[in-house]
Amino acid sequence: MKLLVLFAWASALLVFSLASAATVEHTFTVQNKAIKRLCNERVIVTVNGLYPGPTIEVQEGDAVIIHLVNKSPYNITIHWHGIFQLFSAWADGPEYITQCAIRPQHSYTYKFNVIKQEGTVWWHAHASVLRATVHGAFIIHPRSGYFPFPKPYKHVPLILGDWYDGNVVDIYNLILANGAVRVSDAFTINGLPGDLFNCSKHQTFKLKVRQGKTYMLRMINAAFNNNLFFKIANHKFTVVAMDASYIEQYVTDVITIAPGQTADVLLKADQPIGSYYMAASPYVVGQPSPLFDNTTTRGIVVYEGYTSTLKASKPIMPILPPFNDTPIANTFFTGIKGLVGAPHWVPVPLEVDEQMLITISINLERCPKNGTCLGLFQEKFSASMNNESFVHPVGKGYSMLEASFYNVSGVYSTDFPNYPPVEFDYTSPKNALDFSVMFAPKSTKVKKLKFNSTVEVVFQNTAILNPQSHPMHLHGFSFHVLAQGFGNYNATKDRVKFNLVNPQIRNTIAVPAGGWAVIRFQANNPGMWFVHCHVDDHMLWGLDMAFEVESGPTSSTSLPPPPADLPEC
Ligand SMILES: *[C@@H]1O[C@H](CO)[C@@H](O)[C@H](O)[C@H]1NC(C)=O
Ligand SMILES: *[C@@H]1O[C@H](CO)[C@@H](O)[C@H](O)[C@H]1NC(C)=O
Ligand SMILES: *[C@@H]1O[C@H](CO)[C@@H](O)[C@H](O)[C@H]1NC(C)=O
Ligand SMILES: *[C@@H]1O[C@H](CO)[C@@H](O)[C@H](O)[C@H]1NC(C)=O
Ligand SMILES: *[C@@H]1O[C@H](CO)[C@@H](O)[C@H](O)[C@H]1NC(C)=O
Ligand SMILES: *[C@@H]1O[C@H](CO)[C@@H](O)[C@H](O)[C@H]1NC(C)=O
Ligand SMILES: *[C@@H]1O[C@H](CO)[C@@H](O)[C@H](O)[C@H]1NC(C)=O
Ligand SMILES: *[C@@H]1O[C@H](CO)[C@@H](O)[C@H](O)[C@H]1NC(C)=O
Ligand SMILES: [Cu+2]
Repeated sequence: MKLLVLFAWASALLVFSLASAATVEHTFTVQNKAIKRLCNERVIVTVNGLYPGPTIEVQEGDAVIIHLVNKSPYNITIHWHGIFQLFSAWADGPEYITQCAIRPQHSYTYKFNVIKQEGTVWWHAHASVLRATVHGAFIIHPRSGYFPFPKPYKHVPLILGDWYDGNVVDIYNLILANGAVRVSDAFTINGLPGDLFNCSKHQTFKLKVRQGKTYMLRMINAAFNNNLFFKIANHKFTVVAMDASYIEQYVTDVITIAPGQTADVLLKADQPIGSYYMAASPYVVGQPSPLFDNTTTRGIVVYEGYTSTLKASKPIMPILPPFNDTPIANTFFTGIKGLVGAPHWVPVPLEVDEQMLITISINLERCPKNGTCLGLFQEKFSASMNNESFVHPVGKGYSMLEASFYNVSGVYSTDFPNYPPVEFDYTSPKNALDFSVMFAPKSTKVKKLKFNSTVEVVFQNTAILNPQSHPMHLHGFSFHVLAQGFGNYNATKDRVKFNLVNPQIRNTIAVPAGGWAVIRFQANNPGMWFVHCHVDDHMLWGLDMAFEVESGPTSSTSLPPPPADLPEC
């Protein structure tokens, strides 16, 4: 049975019954489109001419078929961020990791099933820097129609993003060559900078609400590089899920959301009829002004019945936290608990097969002889995990997953270290400018895992150059977050703090600046699973590695062969 289900952007009140699994099929035409933001018209890459791109809506259990037709001038791939891709690693998307790029005028069909998960995930380009404009929401509705909280009146995708006033590919070609940094020019809510920006006064996202009703904001931080704070004046939020895993209801008036993360947030329209600003501003640590986008995007919540006489008054503006308010971010990130027994809840695996401690660092790369570099100390910026700065295997003829499947050597090596090569006082500011540790070698290393083994990773930030919060994203799995803290992880002291009962389950963990976080997951899905910082600057600099998960003993636990139309290098 093949059923074509088409959903519209911002579709309201979805009424689902206990229908049998369907096939959700879409065509994504990647194409250039001229749009005006701030004061200039810019040509950006879009899917189907939309910015943000189309929302995909499925029910848990559905099969998804996306025909990607590349009519843009760039190589592209799409990643389905947060989708487990159980036994379908070929559809995961990161360029050179699970596939080669879909070239201009070529196509590829992504096919996968959405199983054992529900909530808000998203999709985005995973080649070059196209993610900046090529992204959209991906909503997985519960098959049963049941939520572990009262059913919201409406679902509203709320994509926080950012805007570069220029051609983002050209911008990055330049700065990656000269080793510099370029920050975005505006943040956006559903693609709109809002009325704090010249020429964007009428590009302000408006959410119409009916007093007394509860709305589910399906929030996604799609920004290229920034953690964000989000508030709505005079309103409180009840957060009910993060990264498509249910949590114990968490009431707050401010959301902190790192790039790559999602949050399902209930908003009750319980205030007097009026209009209220929603606003997002950056949360930044360790970055001196003006090396970040210090702007605020805003939208407006308007109550039904708000009349023109009232319109004379301006919407009420929330007071946002200062950009460096780590206590607010930390309170939010550590206050979340998983909802034991909720749909798709997974208990923490208690036996660990693989222990790893991985340092995550900003580094420098030597400026090429007689090149001109504009990074710190006239070098280029770089980044690493366990002092290995990841290089995509460009020009090797195969993606890493193909190389793994076909036993091709020379594309990557399997010696990614379980521990840092040198133990030092990772977070001491004394080591921030130690030139003897600052340059990490470039390599393409993975860690091999036995099928179904349980892996525990301590992500340890270092103070090299400056400590920053790194949102570490794992493809192919969600993981339990057992603990996090500041300073150096100390097993003796910190293991006793592990939450093995109701930890949050995520796919992107914001490792605190100058701190650590411990995650655990079961490698029950064969493939080549990229692990990287979701701050794209850091990803491009090499803050990446991959887990190569072997197939299991049976055909049903093995990775099937690649689809016939998998793009060739
Ligand atoms: C908006 O335009 C005014 C007048 O040209 C200028 O002074 C101001 O800096 C601009 N603001 C922004 C945010 O670009
Ligand atoms: C950010 O902008 C605000 C006002 O727009 C200003 O008060 C503040 O000093 C700026 N912060 C930094 C670090 O540049
Ligand atoms: C760079 O240096 C090399 C010698 O080390 C020289 O042959 C070459 O011409 C130089 N290139 C530029 C662009 O200056
Ligand atoms: C892959 O290579 C390894 C070691 O060279 C060998 O043991 C294995 O049989 C090969 N597998 C396939 C499918 O060719
Ligand atoms: C990283 O490796 C380089 C090259 O071996 C070495 O010089 C440097 O000290 C190492 N840094 C750290 C933090 O291990
Ligand atoms: C993986 O291991 C768990 C125990 O840790 C076991 O319950 C499960 O059946 C295993 N899954 C497979 C597919 O072997
Ligand atoms: C780790 O914590 C234990 C217990 O608090 C302490 O005795 C030990 O000195 C710590 N180790 C380091 C390297 O700080
Ligand atoms: C596009 O992808 C193809 C196939 O991987 C590759 O040969 C080509 O060099 C890529 N082009 C660019 C501009 O990256
Ligand atoms: Cu990072």
